[in-house]
Amino acid sequence: MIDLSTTIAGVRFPSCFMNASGALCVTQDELEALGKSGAGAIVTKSMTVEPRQGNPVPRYHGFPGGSINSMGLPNLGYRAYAEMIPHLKRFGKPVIASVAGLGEEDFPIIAEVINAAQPDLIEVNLSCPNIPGKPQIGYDPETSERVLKNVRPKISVPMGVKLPPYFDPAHHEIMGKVLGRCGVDFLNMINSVGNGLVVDLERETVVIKPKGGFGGLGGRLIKPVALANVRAFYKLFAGKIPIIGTGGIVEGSDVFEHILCGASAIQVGTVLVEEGLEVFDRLEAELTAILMGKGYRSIQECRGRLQEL
Ligand code: RRO
Repeated sequence: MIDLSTTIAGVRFPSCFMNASGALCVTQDELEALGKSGAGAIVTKSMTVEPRQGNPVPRYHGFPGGSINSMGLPNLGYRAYAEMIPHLKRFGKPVIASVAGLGEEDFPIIAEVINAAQPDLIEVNLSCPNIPGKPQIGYDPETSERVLKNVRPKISVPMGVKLPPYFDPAHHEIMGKVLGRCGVDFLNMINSVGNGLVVDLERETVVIKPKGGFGGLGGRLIKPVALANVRAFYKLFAGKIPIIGTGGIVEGSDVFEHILCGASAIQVGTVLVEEGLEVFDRLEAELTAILMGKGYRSIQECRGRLQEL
């Protein structure tokens, strides 16, 4: 038997696969469906203080290489998720609450009430690219540090950070130092590659409405960026801070690559939206076949073992 369970910050996950925040996880029905699915956890949509409709549609577009979105944080507001969490925990898998905010002062307010509802872990989203007029916090090390230091005392469950993609080792290092000072228990990377543009050649238009068509890229085309970030932070922390690898996973081989780079678990966004909840069973079967073929019995055995030349 191949063991696909994993542990992140002391919390056991029956399977290493889960939804990326944002994918099929806004409403109670969607979250319950994740509970009944093959997913190893239930991850909520990033939440704000007040409920939000999000940006105008069309705001998600799938294409052969992946997806572009500018959802604009549609969510039920943190009070609704705080009420739902005890119920969601009955599915027997960890619940991860994703905390966001429209301004930095929102994060500790949301975190305190969500923490009281006792999700198994809390993920602080520093990387939403789609709030018109607001830059991604994760690209500003000083603001990131202030947000994390204000939020940390409000959280007693394991606290993680959802990071944007970084594109230069200097930025990995600066952010690594910030994270090292803030008492972070796990990391999740990457959020979508922000502010891409996809063109509809036929109609000579952009494909989503908000922000003149600019939006976060996900799916197949972002895998090398995701792998590079997983690897960079795995090495920076010498494997001591568990990493959830997110970005570009379509097949079991993509999962295996994330694990080789250092991921302890993986999340799927675009492929989950495109394929539905059955994707978890497919990826599980595909990863199992790869591990068996290579003679590994668990993901622990190969995590971080990428060889350099
Ligand atoms: O809701 C969104 O537009 C969104 C968020 Br909060 C995020 O973190 N990442 C993303 O691609 N979209």
